[in-house]
Formats: sequence, structure tokens, C-alpha cells
Amino acid sequence: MRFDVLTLFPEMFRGPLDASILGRARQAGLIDIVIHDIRDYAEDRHRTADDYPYGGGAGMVLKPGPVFRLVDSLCPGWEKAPRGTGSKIPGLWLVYLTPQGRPLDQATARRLAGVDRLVLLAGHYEGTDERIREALVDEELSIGDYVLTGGEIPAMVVIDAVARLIPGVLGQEVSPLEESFTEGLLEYPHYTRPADFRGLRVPEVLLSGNHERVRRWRRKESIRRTLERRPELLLQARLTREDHQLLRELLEESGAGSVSAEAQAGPAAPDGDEEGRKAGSGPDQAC
Ligand code: 9D3
Repeated sequence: MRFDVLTLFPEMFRGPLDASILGRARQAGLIDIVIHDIRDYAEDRHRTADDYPYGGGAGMVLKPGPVFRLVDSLCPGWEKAPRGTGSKIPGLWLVYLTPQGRPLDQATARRLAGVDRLVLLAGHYEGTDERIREALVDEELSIGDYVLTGGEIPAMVVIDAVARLIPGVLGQEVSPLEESFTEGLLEYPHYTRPADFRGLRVPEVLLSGNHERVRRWRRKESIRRTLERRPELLLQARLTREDHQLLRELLEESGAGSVSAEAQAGPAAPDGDEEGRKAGSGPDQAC
């Protein structure tokens, strides 16, 4: 699979895409990532790629000329060719990274992993000339509801999420297929040796050697974490009959479904050994 990135800041991509798993996948020829500097396709000696917005207002707008010429270089004669697989430019799928895009999710990453040639246009300006979107952009993606300085890091996030789904890229590491087993739930807690670290003990069940107990405990802890941190995921998760039983146990333990002792009696008074100090109050010991 080939990724082309269109950006005003190509230097931001030196490093992250060369290291670790992505670096190895590139070396192995499993993926090809080409970074293009939009300014290389400007026609003036100042290499101008953006300009003031028609109608006035703050900020700059990415000019159509350099981006169209860059796309011409990727796919010569694309404007005359018949439109192929539903994309605007035959043979490639062009994604624009913008805060206005649909939030990236795992299903989108899976779909994009099926594309032969993915072109990522990173915004780093107030906006792009609308004709770029109309003529070139197949899909607009955001990576979440927070404000970044540009689309470069989001483009790297998309490459990372998509590339690891390409067969061979993860190598010895966990197969992405394996994830479908627990899909929709958060991971259970992990422990390694020693069994007692500074008095912090590994749960007894994990030392028991009883594989059935271990499996059930892990499944229950997955459901516990999901319930505590991402309850909305539980509504989507495909839960088995056993999962529903584990969920009932968790709700039972938390006192849901019946009136809890705390709801009846009010908050408990501090234990005697707290000597009247309120737990959590006062400055923490600095390191
Ligand atoms: C102050 C600028 N804002 C005025 C309404 C709009 C704005 C434009 C461009 C805010 C941020 C950016 C730069 N961000 C991206 O290009 C971007 C992004 C993001 O900020 N968050 C999550 N996903 C993405 S994808 C591209």
C-alpha cells in the first residue's frame, strides 16, 4: 500500500514514520510513504501556497493551484480519465484532514486499509479553497474533538492506524485479527513478575494455574473497566450470555439495582485511625 502526504511542513514527518514498526514495514517494502511539499508546486519565487480569503476575514486559505498541480504529478491526465471506483481521481483515495471531518474510528481505518493508494492532505491554515474539496477530496476526517495546530499529526495518526492493519506490518506482534475477539471492550489488567512488588500483590487467581478461572476473571475485569470508563461501548459490544452474567455480578457488587448501604446511611464517617484528618485533603508530599 502506498501513502502520499500533501503538506506545507514536510519536515514534521521526518522521524515518526521512520521509527519502530512503521520504519520496519517501510524497509521491508510492505508500505511506501511519500511526503510531498505543496510549496514545490507554487509558481512564484516566494513559493506562495496560501492567500487572503475573498470577502475578507482573518487567516489564510490554501490556494488551489499548487495542490491541483501536485495531484497532476501523482496522476497525470486525471481530469480527462473516466471516474473509476467512486473516487474523484482514478486510482487513488484522497482524504483531507480537517476539524470538520468525521471522527476517525477503527471501522474507517479498516476500510482505508483496503485502498491501494491513499493520499492525505494535511491542513495547516484556516481553510482550503473550496474547489480543492469539490474536485479532489473524497473524504474528510478529524481525529477527535480537540484543537491541534494542523493536519500533519492527524495524517500520521491515520497512517499508523491503517498501516498496522496491512498483513505483515505487525510482524511478530499481536495479530490485528486477534483484537476482534475482545472488540468493543477495554483490556483487562496485566501483571508480570514479581508476584509481590513492594507489597503490591498480583491477584491470586492469576497465580492459580486454573485457566478457566483466569479466563473468566479477565473477561469480568474487561467488562468492569468498560463499565467504569466507557459505558457507552457496552451498548455496542456483542456480549455473550456469560458476559451478561458477569455484568450482573458487577452491578450486584456495586450495589446497583438495590438501594446501597451508602444511599441509606449517607457517606461513612472517617475511620478512627484517620485521627479526624479528611482523606485527600492537605498538600501532597512533593517528590
Ligand atoms: C483557530 C482556528 N479555528 C477557527 C475556527 C479553526 C481551525 C482550523 C485548523 C482549528 C484547528 C485547525 C488545525 N487542525 C487541523 O487541521 C486538524 C485537526 C484538529 O485540530 N483536531 C482534530 N483533528 C484534526 S484533523 C486536522
